[in-house]
Amino acid sequence: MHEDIYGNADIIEAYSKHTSSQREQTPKRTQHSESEPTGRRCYQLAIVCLGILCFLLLMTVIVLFAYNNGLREEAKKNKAEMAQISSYLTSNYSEKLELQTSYSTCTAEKEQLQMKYSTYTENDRKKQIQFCPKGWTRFETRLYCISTEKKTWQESRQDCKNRGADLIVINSRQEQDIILHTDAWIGLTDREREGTWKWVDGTPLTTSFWRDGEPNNVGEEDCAHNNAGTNPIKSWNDKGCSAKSFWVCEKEA
Ligand SMILES: [Ca+2]
Ligand SMILES: [Ca+2]
Ligand SMILES: [Ca+2]
Repeated sequence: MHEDIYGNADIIEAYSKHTSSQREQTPKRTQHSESEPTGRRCYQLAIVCLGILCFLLLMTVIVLFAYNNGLREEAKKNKAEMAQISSYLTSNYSEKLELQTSYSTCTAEKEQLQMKYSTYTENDRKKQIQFCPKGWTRFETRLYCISTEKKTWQESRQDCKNRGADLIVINSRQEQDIILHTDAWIGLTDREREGTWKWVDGTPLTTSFWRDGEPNNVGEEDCAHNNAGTNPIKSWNDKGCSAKSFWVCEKEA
């Protein structure tokens, strides 16, 4: 009996403790419900912060994308400029090579011309014809001289005859070169028959060195005359025989 009483007393005490603990817990529940708005605010704040971070991240991505595009454009532009410069340099290099080649060719041509000029000058000096009063210039088996005065073709021929010679008969290119730098009568005429040219020794004309358009017999031109010029194979002209000029005599050595 006593044990039952004590047992019940324990149960009552336990219930009493449980009740009191419930009473103590009740205010805690009240406290928890008060902290709920604060937690929501924290959550909202976190959402806002996250949104701001996302926005900043997005902006960073956009800026980086734009910057990258700018870099690409600049790289493309630089590449185009490099291509232009490369093309310009290549073109200049080709031009330089062409100029160098041209310069080399010109230099070689100049040397050749200088050599020819030296040879020509030497030959010309050797062939320089002497004046008739002084003496004769020899070429192979023939002798030549040029007058120091001017006369008609007929008078000139007579002067040569007085010297035991006749007006020059040009039988070759070498003989033509002898009178290259002279303005003088030569022993060629078509007085006997117009258009039929004959040398004073009676031989017909075979090798001729007429200028372009000559002989043209303008106003009756029947005597051949050599005009000094740069073209040795085109230097003859038919003139009126009464014109006065220097002349060249030729005779056997
Ligand atoms: Ca001759
Ligand atoms: Ca004539
Ligand atoms: Ca003429």
